[in-house]
Amino acid sequence: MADATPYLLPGLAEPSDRPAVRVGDRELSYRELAAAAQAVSVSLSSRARVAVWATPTMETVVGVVGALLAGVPVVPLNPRSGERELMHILADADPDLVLHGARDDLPAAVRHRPHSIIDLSIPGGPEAVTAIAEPSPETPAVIVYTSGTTGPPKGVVLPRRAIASNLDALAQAWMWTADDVVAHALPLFHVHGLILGVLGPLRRGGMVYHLGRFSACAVAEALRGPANVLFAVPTMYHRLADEATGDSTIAHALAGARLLVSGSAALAEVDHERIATATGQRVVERYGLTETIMNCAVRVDGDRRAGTVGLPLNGVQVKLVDDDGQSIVVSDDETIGEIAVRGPNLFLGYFNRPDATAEVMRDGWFHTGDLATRAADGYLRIVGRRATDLIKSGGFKIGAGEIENVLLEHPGVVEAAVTGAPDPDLGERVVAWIVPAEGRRPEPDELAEYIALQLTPHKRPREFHFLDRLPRNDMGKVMKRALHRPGVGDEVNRG
Ligand code: MCA
Ligand code: AMP
Repeated sequence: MADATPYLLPGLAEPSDRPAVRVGDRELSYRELAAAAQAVSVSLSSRARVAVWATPTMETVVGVVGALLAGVPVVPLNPRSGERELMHILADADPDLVLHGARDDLPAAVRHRPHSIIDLSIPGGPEAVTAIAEPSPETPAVIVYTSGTTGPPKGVVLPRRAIASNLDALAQAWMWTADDVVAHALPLFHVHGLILGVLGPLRRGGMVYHLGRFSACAVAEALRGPANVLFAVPTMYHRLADEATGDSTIAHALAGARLLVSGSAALAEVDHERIATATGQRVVERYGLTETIMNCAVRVDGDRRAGTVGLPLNGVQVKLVDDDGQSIVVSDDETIGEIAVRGPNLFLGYFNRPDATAEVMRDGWFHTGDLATRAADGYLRIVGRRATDLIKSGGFKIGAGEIENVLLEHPGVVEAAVTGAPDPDLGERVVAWIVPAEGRRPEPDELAEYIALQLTPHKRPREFHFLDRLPRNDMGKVMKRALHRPGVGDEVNRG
């Protein structure tokens, strides 16, 4: 199955008239995509890095593919980034150019930099494709920004080798071929939506059908139409389970899919079972990180046990380590260890952050911070993560420290702690614990809007609690677990 092609996207080297990408009502064949992307790539020669304003549109696909053809590392930007986050990413990545759609409403931080429209009209018609030179496999391909426990997001530098090898390993696990049409509504500025969801189908020579925006109806329509595979995060499956339970057209559409894949966070066992009951389909889970792309997956012909993420992918070495860094050898589905990973899927490092890279890379192994058990058949079960300061909400990774830093700059806030609380829809929801300034207790709305301006909207706390002081240990560190005890704080709920 894994082709020994020298190209990251072989379907663009000798493009055919097969459909490659559909976004909403717009569709491009491989020939049309190759021509449009090549026009972008020509304009990028000798650039060090390029950013793409990654709206869920055809322009984003063409911009990213154009940069990949040019061999120029591409930084997908979240178009809903708040001001502080965007300023940080632009300063850190320092792209020579920001590519965007003609109708995008760009913030000042982007307008003040060199920027250029992605033109989808194909110069000279779709025949204008010339031979494409493939850069070396170690060339950085994509730089994806992801949150950590503290500080601003870090740029994860992914080489072409990691993307190509990982997509081929997934293809083998899922018997993923050129005949598959992958539907999804994932954002195009993260690994899940961009690398698995767009570059995945393009590497196979199949088709990606991006729905623009997630809704159960849009998913069902795509699966009743050309799509046969769905990629989604657990929040989407939770919402699909709600809809499929009461609406037989949604249930039938899901039932007809070849493969339903979930990832980016744990799929609740109850949602796995609800989907199975309503549709007869058991969702396949896979597990990865921005830094490693995918590490494990349940095979298409494997045992689809709820709560498990399957076996390591071909070529990927996965071990569990105890607190002393020793490998755990037992496979009893009980002993918990941190997942460490080695293989061709690993990133090159954090951009401009050798210190942060050294913290997670030890003897060639990437330490994920995720905790898991291993069963006798090798299946991994993710049971938690080391850092309480990382929150996964709707499949987005959110660093508590980043939100705390913003809250602390508000004049009405003296102390702030941010935690994640279990949420049936989002997996976890962001909760803020605030010690207000005397006589200046801010309204939750005011604080939420303040954060949404600086960071992305999904980082806004959905719940605020006001306290006289934060519980701290002898070292002065906030005891976050104590915050969730009943009766702590004066609760104010939001959205
Ligand atoms: C959010 N909203 C709020 C608040 N928080 N409003 C008021 N107060 C708040 N505290 C707004 C949102 O901005 C949104 O506004 C509206 O409320 C609804 O938000 P929400 O409930 O979050 O739902 P949603 O907007 O429908 O989003 C759910 C989603 C989304 C579609 C599942 O979370 C999503 O796209 N997740 C995908 C994450 C992902 O791709 N992760 C991959 C990274 P408005 O309606 O105006 O927008 S992980 C990865 O790449 C690794 C490698 C992996 O394993 O995959
Ligand atoms: P990110 O840094 O945004 O790429 O998120 C990576 C994190 O998502 C991992 O470290 C895990 O904590 C989580 N994750 C991804 N897939 C799964 C899964 N199938 N089950 C549980 N957690 C997952």
